[in-house]
Amino acid sequence: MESLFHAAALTVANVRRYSAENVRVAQGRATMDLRYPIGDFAMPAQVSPARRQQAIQEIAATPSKMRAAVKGLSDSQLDTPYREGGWTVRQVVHHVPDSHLNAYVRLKLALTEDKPTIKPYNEAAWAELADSKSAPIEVSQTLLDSVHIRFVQLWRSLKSEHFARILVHPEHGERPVDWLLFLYEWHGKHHTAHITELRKKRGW
Ligand code: NI
Repeated sequence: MESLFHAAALTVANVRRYSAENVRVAQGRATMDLRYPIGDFAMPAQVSPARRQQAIQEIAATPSKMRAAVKGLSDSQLDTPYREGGWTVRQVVHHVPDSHLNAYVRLKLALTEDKPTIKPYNEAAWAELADSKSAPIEVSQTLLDSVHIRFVQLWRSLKSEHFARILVHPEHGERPVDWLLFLYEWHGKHHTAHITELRKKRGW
């Protein structure tokens, strides 16, 4: 859902700054609500081992929640934008593993290198590529299953000191591994809600 590095955006301002989608969204409050069905990302007020486990559980559940969100949709429903001017349901489904593959790589870099600088990607442009526009969603559902099996295994293996390790975003500077964890907890819920909210609105 976001452009250069949606995942880097700690604040609404940053999300908008780096997102072609959000540039359009920022023009209207009503549209903005559709864009952020569960609200903007924010770090938890208090980070604790229990709160981290909750986030890991949510990440573990993301593939099955995405499957449930799209269950029974026809091709024409999958090719419907979740909001006016927004991505289609299909693009959203393909975006999530695109994003989480990047997140998985960023986590591994943060765990194995000293303050690695991560590589942003133009997610709005990725969403316009042929696979994102027209591949069967099952491909990305299976991809998400696989990525999350490894992502979650990795998250569950971390000790408290690992969550303080640092990665560097070229525009946003230093961020701890904790930030990645909570961002991707939010991100799966965020995109699932785009689909479930559309279904509610359309009565699908
Ligand atoms: Ni996104």
